[in-house]
Amino acid sequence: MDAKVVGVDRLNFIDGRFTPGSSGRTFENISPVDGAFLGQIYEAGKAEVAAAVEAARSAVAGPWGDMALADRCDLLHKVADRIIERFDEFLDAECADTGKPRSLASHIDIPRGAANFKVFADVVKNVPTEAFHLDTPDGAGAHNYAVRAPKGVVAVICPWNLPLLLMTWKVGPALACGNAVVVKPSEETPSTATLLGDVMNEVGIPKGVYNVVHGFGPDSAGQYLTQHPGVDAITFTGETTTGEAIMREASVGVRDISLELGGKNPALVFADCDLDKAIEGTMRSVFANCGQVCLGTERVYVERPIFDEFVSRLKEEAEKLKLGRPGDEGVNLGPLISAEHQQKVLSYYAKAVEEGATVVTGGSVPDMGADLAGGHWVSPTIWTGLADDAAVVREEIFGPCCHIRPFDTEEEAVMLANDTPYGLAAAIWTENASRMHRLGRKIEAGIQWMNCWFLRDLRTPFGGSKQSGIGREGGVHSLEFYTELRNICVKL
Ligand code: NAD
Ligand code: 6OD
Repeated sequence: MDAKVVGVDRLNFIDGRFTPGSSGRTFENISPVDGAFLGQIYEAGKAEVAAAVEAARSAVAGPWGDMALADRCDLLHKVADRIIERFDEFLDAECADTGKPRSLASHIDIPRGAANFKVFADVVKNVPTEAFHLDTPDGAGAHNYAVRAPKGVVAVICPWNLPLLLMTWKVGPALACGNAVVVKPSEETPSTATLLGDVMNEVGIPKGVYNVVHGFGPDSAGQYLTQHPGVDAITFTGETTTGEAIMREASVGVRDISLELGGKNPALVFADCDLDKAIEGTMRSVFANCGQVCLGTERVYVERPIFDEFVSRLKEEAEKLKLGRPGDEGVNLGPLISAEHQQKVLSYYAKAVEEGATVVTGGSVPDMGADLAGGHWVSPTIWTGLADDAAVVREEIFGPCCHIRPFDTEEEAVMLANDTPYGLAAAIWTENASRMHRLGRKIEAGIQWMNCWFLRDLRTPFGGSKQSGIGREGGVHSLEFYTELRNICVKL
């Protein structure tokens, strides 16, 4: 294990200061790669959560709330620039916590983690509000115009799969809109959120604007935060069942929520596709980040004439994936995040066999050698032959695996894609442009990629339908969540 990331304790960051807090509780940060101890994490208790919310309130009521928009946005640009200047520290920390390949984190997690600050600072400066002139009986009329006010204190509760990227995707627009935040990173990935506290201080973000409390969900920092009456809005990314629990908490005091939840995303591969592109894209959508991407593909539907060729080519490519430490040459697949998640994914590997799957490749724990034996490794896995109601086809697994099934008509493909309680993402592979537009209107998913995957324009609406979430963020849609629109009516 890299000496730079071993023995680094992660403290809470409250009101511009790092603090162990007074809960007296710590837990261990464990490397997913080999089970090594990385450092202690200081768990926030009720007192720390209350202090963080209080600091955030004071910041909104004081220097942050009073700051000119242009100055606020300049500071957020500096945050992004400083993340890039400290790129290697963020990269080391993210790879240590998650075990993901450096090649992935250096192209996606860290650059996007920084970009989220710039993009939303620019959106806030450039999006207008509406104005109306109202005729009145006295002939003088009235002007109505809308202004945006920050919501206040926003709780940001994050998952472990893309820790910095998904956290700043919410913190960026929240701060750009003039809110202050209290972030609860996943207990599995405390490091980059903590490091960001240091960056906030370095560039001169006023104290209390950005706070981090560490801990778990129920009976810990997560629940204390969502229950705190000083929190005005809650934005959450994570599992659907956790989203339900958070929604219940948010109902107390009628606080606004944004929920980005789970998925069981389909890919539809038509016989008229460019097969090379479809294989390359499906390899990424199934296996990137060891399958731990909410937008990833776990159900692949392939038009029958190319089914056998598709399965055999995907198998060939999956078997070329190189598992190993984040920085090792050519590594493109890391471990799962935790022993608990490894057990969950392996339980689906076993269930697939019980349910009658043909295991095309994988399905087990790879032999990684003594050095990595303590890590949370699973083999990249492909199945065929399962019924449409099999648990493996219906439930989110969040691992490096997919089931592939043939279809015969476009109507059948649409029916299969939509046969899920989720509605987050879909990937469609076809060279028929009319089909792309037709399917775009029929597939029940918040984002549909045609001949691509994870190509993100941050000005566009992002979010899920059905059990994949509530609300949209991205571009102007983030402003809808992170601000209150007020109408001002001036009688002339
Ligand atoms: P999770 O729901 O277990 O945890 C997410 C966060 O919520 C963690 O910080 C956790 O400590 C906290 N939490 C748990 N219970 C809580 C409670 N009762 N109150 C307050 N906080 C609580 O999710 P995870 O395992 O970290 O992430 C994986 C899941 O996230 C998958 O289901 C994946 O699909 C989903 N996800 C969705 C998106 C999206 O954009 N839709 C993006 C990434 C991940
Ligand atoms: O790209 C994004 O903005 C985003 N929210 C991605 C979500 C990925 C889920 O794992």
